Amino acid sequence: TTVVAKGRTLRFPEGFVWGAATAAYQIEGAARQDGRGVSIWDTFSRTPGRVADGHTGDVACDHYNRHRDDVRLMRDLGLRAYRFSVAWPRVLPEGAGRVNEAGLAFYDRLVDDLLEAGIAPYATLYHWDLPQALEDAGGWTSRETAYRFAEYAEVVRDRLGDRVKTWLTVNEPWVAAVLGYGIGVHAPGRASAADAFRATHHMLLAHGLAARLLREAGAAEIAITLNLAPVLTPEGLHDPQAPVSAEDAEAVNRIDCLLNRQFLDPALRGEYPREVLEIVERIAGLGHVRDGDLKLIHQPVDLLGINYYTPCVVRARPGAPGSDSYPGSDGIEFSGATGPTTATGWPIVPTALTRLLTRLSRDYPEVGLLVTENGAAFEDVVAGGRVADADRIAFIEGHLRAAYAAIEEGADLRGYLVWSLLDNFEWAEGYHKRFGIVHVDFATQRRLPKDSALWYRDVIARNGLVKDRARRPTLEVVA
Ligand code: PNW
Repeated sequence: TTVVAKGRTLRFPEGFVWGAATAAYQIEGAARQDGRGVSIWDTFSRTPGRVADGHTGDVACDHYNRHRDDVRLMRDLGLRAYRFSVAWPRVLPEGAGRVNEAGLAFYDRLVDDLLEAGIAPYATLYHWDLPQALEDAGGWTSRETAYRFAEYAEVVRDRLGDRVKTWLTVNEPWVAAVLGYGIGVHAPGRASAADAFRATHHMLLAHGLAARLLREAGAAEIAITLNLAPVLTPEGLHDPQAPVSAEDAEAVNRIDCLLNRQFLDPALRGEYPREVLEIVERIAGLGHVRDGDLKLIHQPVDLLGINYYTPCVVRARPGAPGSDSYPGSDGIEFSGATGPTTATGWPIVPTALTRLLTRLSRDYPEVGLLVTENGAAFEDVVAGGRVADADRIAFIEGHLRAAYAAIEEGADLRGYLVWSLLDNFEWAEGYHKRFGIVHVDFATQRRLPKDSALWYRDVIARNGLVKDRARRPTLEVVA
């Protein structure tokens, strides 16, 4: 709460979009209210053993019934944008066909409330809550699901498109395909590498179909949101100049292709990397990739949404089995970065965000960049009516410094959305991992802005960071 003179601020570009993000299943609750249908996450979380301590999103933050209060909270923090997702089974309870008016009406009210509070609504169409009826018909392994998604996108577009100007199609297809269909730790809990590759392709197709029809209706900004991470060797992690052997370079490139370019290249260039095609052909065949698909996937987009949490660290090791999360990664060893980690065990490496953003701007120069998620879970303690989460402040500040450095190096970064506004249902981890800048007491649904929320409010108000603090090495602060 210090007042800072202008000259002492690390100022972000004018119009930089400051905001926060959430997702429907993680916050809404009201799972059986107003005609909402069942999603794969309802089924998955209600299946014993799938989610920590049997937690479900049945109630979550009860945001469905408290959205007015939550929008007021956002306004008090000064958010310029709020990224939420639309629950497909609220809009189309069976996934297709019958439209549920009450579900649409909820998003209608939410958007109006946001606009009234001066907050730009950023709508994500798919954040993992596939209608169960569509899963029963094959889910994302079926090509038909992409066409059902397009029909759903059209319904939402027709209802909200006069007021929602920024649309995000699909959130993190890598996580949804690999964790959901490849290794089964997320819904729908299937475990087949071949299915994961089919799901990936169909989600990309879904993105292309939706982007096209959003464009037809004159949407101002269309984006895909990807979980992206620099792939680095242990030596290269903190030293970009470190020499890399030919074997390590091959390992890095292979994982970069599977994690990043498998999604970036089809969406932004209309092609799969050769390395990806070779692996997919070997594991799943290429029967699911039809003529014309890549042209459909490659729609003009305005923004690339980047969800960044931690880098991916690999090296070549002959004979290593690889990772189930990366089919085709045999001969590669995955190791975490060293140094401090968050409560999810993810190493904290802000410099990797600079490298990611500069690389994306260099390799995909036509698209603007938007950090659609970045944030951290820590062991928060409520004491004296306050959550003194200095570790989260240090995390966010370090990553904003890193983002600023990328902008200085020429990256076309348009904004930053912190994950997350509220503590919420953290998928397979249930409610144990708290990512919010606002604390939620799940017994009473009381919201309490953490110190990080108050700090973020000040960052937004001055459109930047305090310089002196910026000189402090972030990792020391965290440790
Ligand atoms: C992203 N992983 O999920 C999602 O978009 C959010 O819904 C989520 O709450 C947030 O990041 C924090 O986890 C991920 O295991 C979940 O690699 C899991 C992984 C990556 C991203």
